[in-house]
Amino acid sequence: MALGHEGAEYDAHLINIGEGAQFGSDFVAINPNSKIPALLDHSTSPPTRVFESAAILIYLAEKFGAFIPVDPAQRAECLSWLMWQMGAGPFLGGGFGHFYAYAPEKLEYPIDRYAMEVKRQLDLLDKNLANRRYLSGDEYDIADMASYPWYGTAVLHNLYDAAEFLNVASYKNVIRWAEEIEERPAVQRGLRVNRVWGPEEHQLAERHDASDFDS
Ligand SMILES: N[C@@H](CCC(=O)N[C@@H](CS)C(=O)NCC(=O)O)C(=O)O
Repeated sequence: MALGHEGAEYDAHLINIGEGAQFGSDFVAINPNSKIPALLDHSTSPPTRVFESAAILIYLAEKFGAFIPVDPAQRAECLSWLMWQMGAGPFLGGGFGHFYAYAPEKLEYPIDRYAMEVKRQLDLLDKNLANRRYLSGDEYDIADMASYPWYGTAVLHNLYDAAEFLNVASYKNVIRWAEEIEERPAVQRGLRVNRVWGPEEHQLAERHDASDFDS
């Protein structure tokens, strides 16, 4: 939308996973795996369903020819980091986050195991970002879009209240990268979409038109 692609206008419906909305039959028809996010593209006939966030990012990037490099080597680097996130992210969320923040018992072994893995991942990102502006090179692309919400939140917003435990302040290049992404006006808008927690001015439960951000 920010690049001016009018065909990118979209409706964002809130699927409240705390209330089990991901198991409703309408949603399952779009994502049989019952997880958010999922996309239904009504501009095709019949509509195209896409699930898995990386598949959605690739679908949209290819549809609009944006945020994915054209050069084969650059594209391979972008897709490598995108797929890296698909494999790595669950260790941060489902692994570390679960045992550190949500499990009813504080179990030392899994907390240490997943904390070590998350720190290894942050170190990898930090080394990669030491000599490049974005994950796959000089340009912001779908690899950054996939990694910023998890790793950016970890280094900038005390994800799981674990900033000190993970010593996130030491990953200076990740912090610089996340801050730069977070300054983008489109990212600021996106952060509000389907958000139903935190300060009210940061929430937009449903988004059906660009003007919804102003109202
Ligand atoms: N690999 C999937 C992961 C999606 C996922 O785990 N979504 C979580 C929220 S972050 C979810 O819908 N959880 C609900 C549930 O497991 O019932 C993707 O990248 O799209």
